[in-house]
Amino acid sequence: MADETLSNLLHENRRFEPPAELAADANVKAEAYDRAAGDREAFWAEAAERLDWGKKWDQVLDWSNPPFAKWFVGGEINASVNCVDRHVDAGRGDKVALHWVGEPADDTRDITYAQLKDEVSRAANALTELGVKKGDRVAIYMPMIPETVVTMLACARLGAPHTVVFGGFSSDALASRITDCGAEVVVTSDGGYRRGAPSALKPAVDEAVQKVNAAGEVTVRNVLVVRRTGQDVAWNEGTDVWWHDVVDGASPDHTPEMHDAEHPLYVMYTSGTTGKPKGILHTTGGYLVGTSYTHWSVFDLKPETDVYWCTADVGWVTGHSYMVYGPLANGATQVLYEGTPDAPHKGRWWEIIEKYGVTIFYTAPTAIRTFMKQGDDIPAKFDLSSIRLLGSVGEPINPEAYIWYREHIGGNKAPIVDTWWQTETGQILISPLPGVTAGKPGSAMRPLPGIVADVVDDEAKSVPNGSGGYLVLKEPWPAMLRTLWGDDQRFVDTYWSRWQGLYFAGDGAKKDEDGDLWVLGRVDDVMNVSGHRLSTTEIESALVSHPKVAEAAVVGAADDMTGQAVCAFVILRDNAGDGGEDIVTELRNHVAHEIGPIAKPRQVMVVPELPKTRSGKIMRRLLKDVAEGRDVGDVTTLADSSVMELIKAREAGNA
Ligand code: 6R9
Repeated sequence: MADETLSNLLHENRRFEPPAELAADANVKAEAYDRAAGDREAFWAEAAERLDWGKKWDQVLDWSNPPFAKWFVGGEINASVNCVDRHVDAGRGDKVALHWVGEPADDTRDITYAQLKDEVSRAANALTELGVKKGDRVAIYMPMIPETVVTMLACARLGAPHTVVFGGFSSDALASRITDCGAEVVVTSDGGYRRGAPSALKPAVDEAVQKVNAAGEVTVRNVLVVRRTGQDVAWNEGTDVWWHDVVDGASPDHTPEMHDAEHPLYVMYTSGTTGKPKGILHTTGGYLVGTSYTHWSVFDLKPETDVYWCTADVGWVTGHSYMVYGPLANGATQVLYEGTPDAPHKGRWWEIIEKYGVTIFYTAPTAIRTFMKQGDDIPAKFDLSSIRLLGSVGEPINPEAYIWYREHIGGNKAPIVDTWWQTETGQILISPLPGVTAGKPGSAMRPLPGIVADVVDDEAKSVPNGSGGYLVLKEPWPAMLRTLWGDDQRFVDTYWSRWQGLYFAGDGAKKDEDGDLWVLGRVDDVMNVSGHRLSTTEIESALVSHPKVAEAAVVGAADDMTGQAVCAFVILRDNAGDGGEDIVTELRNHVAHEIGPIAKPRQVMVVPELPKTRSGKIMRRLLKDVAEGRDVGDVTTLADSSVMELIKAREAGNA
């Protein structure tokens, strides 16, 4: 697969060695790869020793009934205790856990580990009062406020699996998730701040609860409501309860129970393209081992001195693994920001980095490309010299975006960890190690110590260096999903049935001549143009390497002559104006020059925005509808559904 395109990105020959100082003091050194390969289970057992267990495990891994894994069998642990109590018990209670930054300027709160412990305990007591017991599911539909983290940890403390639903999702999406996992309690807020204005959340919950209760399969008993914006809310007596009425007065003492290592921790629904959402189930022990170890190793976290910031929304898996569970288990100090990057001004993120002295910064390529579009002068106004490490997640990072990120945010010194993983994998699996790996722009590099990944062909044969194929995992890992909530068969069919014994991630990838991995995007994003397989990622990267282009999305549209044809949607950089009258020809020729004539787009459309999910992934399916002249399908998972109107209007103008 994708063989014809292989040579293209491989001309990328920039390399960035780890800074000497970082390498010398790195948490994880090169020897870890061999040690883990020698005895993987011993390696993960050692990682598990970094946590506090109520009872140690009898067996590291039970893989006797694949693909249903059990990790740390017989062990007992409480995730909330590991994220808060143990730091307080170790005398670090005064350390800041969260520098919370609200969107309205000056609306900030610093929360120490001791305060977090009290708050989590109060919430656990209040939820217990509301009848939440171990095993019950709790739905969370909240903005980025401290109470969201508190609720998640309170649920974990009780052993009540949470399911966090993006605040941007519709009431229908919320209702289907509540029903699928049978949540009888929903935690929400009146609203949150978005671009300077309060934006309501509670009405969507009211609608969802009405729908769920009317259908009769599940009954939502209580809705716990945080007052965030103070806006008016409709009130359902008997169901709705104010957070400040039941949590604030609750006791800050709560004696936690230890849970079985395989006790469900949470369900996270992934927005599948069609049909019923998939409820990815993560359990407690292995998940906490996988996330805390990778947060410590990949970000080289020094909890005493680092200030860490992951910009993900908590409704995304990155918010779970690398904002809540991984960093808090590691005792990190981190920033939690409520708002958007451009409110009240386009330098807001950089201002926050300067103010808190952020040292480790983790964001998505889509955000980086937006900043490139706005211009270098914006970050240049702020002192970003505290930054020592940068991370990227969510999509392949285009080499030009990588270089921009390194130069303009990382001061040309901070290494970039391009981290590949999925909701399903729970933890980062493929990434550079910042003190070991010489990074290549655009490559996620190698599987981490303890992880066995490969690129295989249709017959599941490992492809040689220089070739492409399907990205698979060959051995289980601690934070892997255990099943799909209530649907073991779909779990087996979706991930494990293509080839015997291999987890198929759904991504295409290639190995370069050094054996380093380049993720090409979802296999369904691979196009077939006159029999040549082309990856959307590669053509997008070629477009982004043009000085006038900030962002690009490429789809394959049906074409009578060539089977599929390349259609590109591009956003120009702010300083490129309208690009000039020959912009389309210029960009088509640029792609032909960068990759080859076969990749030359049939069509290039200059657009003001691209349709994206809240996690920043471009919804190419919708662009394909436009390119193929169809009505645009379901837009409910878009961060901003008006974007499609803008694109269609532009297309009509172009025609
Ligand atoms: C964490 C997260 C998973 C899919 C994954 C892949 C893409 C994520 C990537 C990347 C290339 C990276 N992806 N990180 N592709 N390089 N560093 O994003 O989870 O929302 O489940 O998405 O995202 O296609 O399969 P999720």
